[in-house]
Amino acid sequence: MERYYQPEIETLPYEKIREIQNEKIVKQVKHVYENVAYYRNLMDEKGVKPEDIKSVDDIKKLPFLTKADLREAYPYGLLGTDLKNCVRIQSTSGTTGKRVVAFYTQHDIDLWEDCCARAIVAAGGTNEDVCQVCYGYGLFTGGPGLNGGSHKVGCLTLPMSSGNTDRQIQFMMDLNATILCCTPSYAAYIGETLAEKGYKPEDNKLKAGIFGAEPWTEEMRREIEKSLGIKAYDIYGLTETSGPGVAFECSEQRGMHINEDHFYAEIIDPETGEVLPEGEKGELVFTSLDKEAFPLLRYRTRDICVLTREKCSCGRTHVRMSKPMGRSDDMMIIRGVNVFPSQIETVLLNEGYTPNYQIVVDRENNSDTLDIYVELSADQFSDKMAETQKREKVLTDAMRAMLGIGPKIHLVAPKTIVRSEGKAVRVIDKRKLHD
Ligand code: DLL
Repeated sequence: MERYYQPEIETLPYEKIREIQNEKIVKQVKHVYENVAYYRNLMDEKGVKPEDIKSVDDIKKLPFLTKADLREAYPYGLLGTDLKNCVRIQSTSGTTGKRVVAFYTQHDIDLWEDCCARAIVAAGGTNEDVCQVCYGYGLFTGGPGLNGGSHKVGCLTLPMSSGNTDRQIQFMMDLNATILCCTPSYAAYIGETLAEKGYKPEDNKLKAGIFGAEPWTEEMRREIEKSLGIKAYDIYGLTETSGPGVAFECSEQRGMHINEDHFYAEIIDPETGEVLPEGEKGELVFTSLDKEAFPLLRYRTRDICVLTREKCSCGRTHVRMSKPMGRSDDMMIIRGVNVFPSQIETVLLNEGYTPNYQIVVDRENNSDTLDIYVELSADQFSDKMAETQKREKVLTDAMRAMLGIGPKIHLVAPKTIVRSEGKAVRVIDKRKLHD
């Protein structure tokens, strides 16, 4: 039987959710206008006053916020309350440019942890579970978010943080962990290491995994489920909106329910900013509905996905988002063709390769090059040249069929591609270095 952390909210009829959203948005916009000068200026420039926002239907009148705004306003420019009311800061990894810092009051932490608790219960978590959290702890939101959610559910929480895979496995086996929380790439690595140590999938007590923070394909899901003997659930979120738990998967595993009582989602055309109807693919935009310290109105996530209100068999009524197909800025344009890393991962796993790969894009003689380094498993590895060449040809053809362009495939020996303990770095775009 499906269980919920907050059934009274998670299964509320759509009209009722809408009522809650309408009530909250009026207050949230007023809160922002009165306390965040940066956004007040944007609203004034657009000629929008808080009184113009009477329901979520009016959200489209509001200006967008982008990552560039967050950088410009760094560190305190978007703060919605006195610093003395804040109890926590979290931050993005800052791989591209200046870090984004997000602030939280105790109220904000509480609702964030509720969102994570909903995700854990949806994955079957109860107070009888042992929840091993191996997302990074510290400034990254993964560890603290799932840790807080796990406490709320009453699970016995193992605050492992990421890395030290031998110790992860020792704790997992000795303390009978039943739920694993980490990035999908780290889950794959843990699965691989367990096998190397001679454990079979049925030797561990894990039943579920809650994996997110990076794009992963359905093929990757099946691979992880097989290697760990679990059901793997997706979880989505971003630092700017609080962290993991903005949306999460239920037993149906067909899209992630967005916690709509806290976040209002829109899909827009990334080029024109126009709001698209349900079912169309575009950029996901979030408006927080009840945040105090770091409220964001119409924040452009750059994640590309689709929303659906189709009925879900789990009984939850909140809108579902598809797996993000990568960020709009993850998309590589190679010889004029749009290529997403997820397409490459799909082909590799379908063709029976491991999820250990690296994509290198470069430019030679004014033409883009695409090299894909694919690690062979011990069974696949062969020192016969002809066999390797045959494999490379088959894989190149499969890639060309999916991508529309032919990459250069390099099959490399087992254990030569570096494993990830957090977010995997799949793409190295050397063209940017030359620009
Ligand atoms: O990655 C928060 C998080 C932690 C989510 C743990 C899930 C689990 P950031 O570091 O700010 O926050 O990165 C946010 O990661 O805009 C997406 O592009 C990507 N992302 C997050 N979850 C998923 C997912 C955390 N389930 C950015 N699938 C987002 C695909 C995801 N991409």
